[in-house]
Amino acid sequence: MATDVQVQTGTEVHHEEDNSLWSWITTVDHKRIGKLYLVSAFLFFLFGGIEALLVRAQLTVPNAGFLSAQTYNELFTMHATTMIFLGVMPLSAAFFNFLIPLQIGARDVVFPRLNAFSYWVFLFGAIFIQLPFVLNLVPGLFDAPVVPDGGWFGYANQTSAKFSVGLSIDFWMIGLQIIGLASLAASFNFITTILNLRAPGMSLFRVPVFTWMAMVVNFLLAMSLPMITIGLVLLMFDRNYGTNFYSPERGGDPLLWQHLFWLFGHPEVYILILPAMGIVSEVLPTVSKKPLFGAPFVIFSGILIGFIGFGVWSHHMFTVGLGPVADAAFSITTMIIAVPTAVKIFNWLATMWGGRIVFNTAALFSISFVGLFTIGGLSGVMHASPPVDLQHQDSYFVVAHFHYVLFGGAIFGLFSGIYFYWPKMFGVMLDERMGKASWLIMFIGMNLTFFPMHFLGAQGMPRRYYTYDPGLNWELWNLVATIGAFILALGVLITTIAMIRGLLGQGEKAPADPWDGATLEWSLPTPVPHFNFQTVPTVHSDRPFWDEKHEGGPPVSQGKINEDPHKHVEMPPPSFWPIIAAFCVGMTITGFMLGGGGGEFNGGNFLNQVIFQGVFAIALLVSLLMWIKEDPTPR
Ligand code: HEM
Ligand SMILES: [Cu+2]
Repeated sequence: MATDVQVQTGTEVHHEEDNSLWSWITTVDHKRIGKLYLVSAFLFFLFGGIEALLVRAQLTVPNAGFLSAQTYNELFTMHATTMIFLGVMPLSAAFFNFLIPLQIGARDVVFPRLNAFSYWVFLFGAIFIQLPFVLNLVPGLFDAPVVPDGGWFGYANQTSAKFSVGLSIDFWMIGLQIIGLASLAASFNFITTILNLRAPGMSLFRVPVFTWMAMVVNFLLAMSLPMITIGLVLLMFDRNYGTNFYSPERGGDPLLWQHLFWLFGHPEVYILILPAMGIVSEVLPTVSKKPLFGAPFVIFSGILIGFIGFGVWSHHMFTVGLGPVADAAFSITTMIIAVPTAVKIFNWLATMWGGRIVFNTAALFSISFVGLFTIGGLSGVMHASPPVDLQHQDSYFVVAHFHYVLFGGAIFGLFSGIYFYWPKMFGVMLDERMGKASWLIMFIGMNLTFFPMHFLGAQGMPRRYYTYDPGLNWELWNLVATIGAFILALGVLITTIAMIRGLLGQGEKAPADPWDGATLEWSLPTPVPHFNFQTVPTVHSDRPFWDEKHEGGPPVSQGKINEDPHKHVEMPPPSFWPIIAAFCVGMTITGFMLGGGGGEFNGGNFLNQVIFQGVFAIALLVSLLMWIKEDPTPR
């Protein structure tokens, strides 16, 4: 029975043929949207990395004059904002998009056009928040800072119109609102898809761990994004219309911002790490040729982390004087959250224990994820103790901590996913020799960069200072950290080159199941047909494809279950309304930039804002009406 079928679905010809720009602009195919996220997010990751290298270059020696204090503030703010919101989050979304329907046995997500809309809103927001770098190049255009410079958590009231007079905070504030909308729309899509489009027989505990972690993440997004959205709206009102939510001199409270930000900000760190944990939970069993040890516990601990993650936010505020009761409570909840995290670590170790491990690149990144994340996790437990945190807060010890969990954790996990899923996504293998070289150099570079920061922090070096005096004993480890950062960059460069070669189709043609996988995505041909499953399989376990191949289990692979390989599969047609609606919604939100009154209400500016927003809001309405009127019925 033929396995590799090509079926014409209405107007959207199968991808292999049509690679025109228009087909990418109008695509509503989750696999293509996943690839768009992967490429754009990886570019932003590289951008964030270059910003980090500039920051490190400035700190190589005491009193370096490489960057001004203002430029330094802009670079670490944009480094962090870019890495988190334009790097790690959309890289995770790339895997959500490509993998979730394939893992659960679906032909696409529930709302394909909303999925496309999310991507284009993300891209609009990403370009908008980077725009100040370009505007800054025009001499004399602005007489005050425009590049966001208030740090990634923009503490009030340093972000008020009084202390941040330029548009820097407005670009940051409005950019995050637009990007937040993209994540919110996507989260509803994925939650609804996972709960409604599973293949027959795929009960919740037969859903692969990656998809489970994706579900937890999307619930965290849906529940935490409103917190920062409210915080940003209050900040916008303070800056544009003269309200006083955060200004103490007029009865407001800057701590309100910290509570709202970290009510989002701490769940955000799990939004950053859980996708990588999901990938590692797919890679380690596959390369160990063993089922994931205690898979239900790995899933439950992910769910628990999601819940407890909403109850620890004030551990970021142990130094603001909340008092012993609040400090004790948040110290306890923070220590408790270490337990489900540890469960995962021990389950990954138990999975590898006694396994016939294949040390391919994906395996190396996943195995080192376990070690590096544990180092970051241990310093996290230290910070859970308020007296210890009083010493570490705002020092390089904290910078070391979150880079071990974010780089050693999130990035290493995502890189493992890139090497593991690239064959399925792009039809060619990534070069394993380059991959292993990249891993080794990144592993050495990352530890040389971030481990010395523990020492610098313990020796009292504060974060966010653009320089330091000689004689404080910080010279050696700063030099080592900068050298490490450039070694790390070299490792990332090798993977970048391997990916470019992969995008150009260079490299070994990928088989459908290169790693002997256990879940449905590996049972599909490569390249994956536009409609994914010609016949949706019935699932009888959490390792259906492994059981078919190695345990004599019921067939799930298309080659085995396709009754009629030429049966017409109905798929939604391409649409350009998502990109138009995304542009209109982006412009409408951008309109808030016009209403600025320098901390007081300015009628003239407000009128400009309303007119500008009115025009785009009407255009948005029209595009949504056309979207609704569009005949989405599959052809
Ligand atoms: C490419 C390697 C990286 C290097 C060399 C690097 C270096 C740095 C340095 C030196 C700082 C401290 C600046 C200061 O406080 O003065 C910093 C801050 C930060 N980095 Fe990175 N970083 C890297 C990757 C990442 C990644 C992958 C993430 C997140 C996913 C990240 C997130 C952050 C955050 C959140 C801050 C705090 C910024 C702030 O204080 O507002 N970094 N980074
Ligand atoms: Cu936290």
